[in-house]
Amino acid sequence: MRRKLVVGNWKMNGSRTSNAVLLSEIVAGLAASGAASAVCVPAPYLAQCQAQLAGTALGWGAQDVSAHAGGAYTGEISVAMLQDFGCGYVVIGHSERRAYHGESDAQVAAKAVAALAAGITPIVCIGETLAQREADQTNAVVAQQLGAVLAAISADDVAKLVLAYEPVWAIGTGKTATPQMAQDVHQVLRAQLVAKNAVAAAGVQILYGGSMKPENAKELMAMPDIDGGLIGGAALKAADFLAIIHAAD
Ligand code: 3PY
Repeated sequence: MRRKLVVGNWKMNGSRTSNAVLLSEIVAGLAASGAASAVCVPAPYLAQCQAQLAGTALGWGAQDVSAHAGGAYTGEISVAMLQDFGCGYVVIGHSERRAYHGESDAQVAAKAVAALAAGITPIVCIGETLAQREADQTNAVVAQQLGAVLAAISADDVAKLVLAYEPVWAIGTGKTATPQMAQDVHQVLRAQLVAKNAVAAAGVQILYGGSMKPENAKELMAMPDIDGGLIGGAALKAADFLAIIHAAD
């Protein structure tokens, strides 16, 4: 039985003042949730999360990390730096990074390897564009994206992955995959994990992302291979984020 996981992806939002309120409201509303939860925040706010969330049930993490250990990489942030701020998670290969920063499957895989080596859980994002879905390429696209990561890691490390299926056409658009559409892809991803490590694959959390909100969270998470959500806009309002976490109970 996989425990559900709900992660807020704050993207480039927040301020010290608004974060303090949002985090304390989330923590206050978490009581007795059966699901695990975390927020992935802009890097400057990791220290604030560490100070405010240590000892609470809400985890925290970053939205990207460098594949390099350190050195002359202006603007980059290493896994050791994320460790310094107690990060449990890092989002890797979000479609906004693939699209706006040209991140390739190979770079995403290298970042996942770096995170795993540091003991930080990579939340590896995978998903097709609208054009790819309409051309019936969804399964091939997600297989290639996940395949690059699986080729770079050991069979033992499969157990340490979290995946997020985020159809690009459902991100920031208000459109959501139907539960069955999402389940179909999650099942394909799970089968690919099984081929690398059947025992570990059964325990890997595969989150759905892409306009998950309180209104659709319960039916999405009721599907057998949907183990939680990676939440965009709805993670910025405590009431909405908490409603999704409790929909996972
Ligand atoms: C969204 O729901 O918009 C996301 O991109 C979550 O990562």
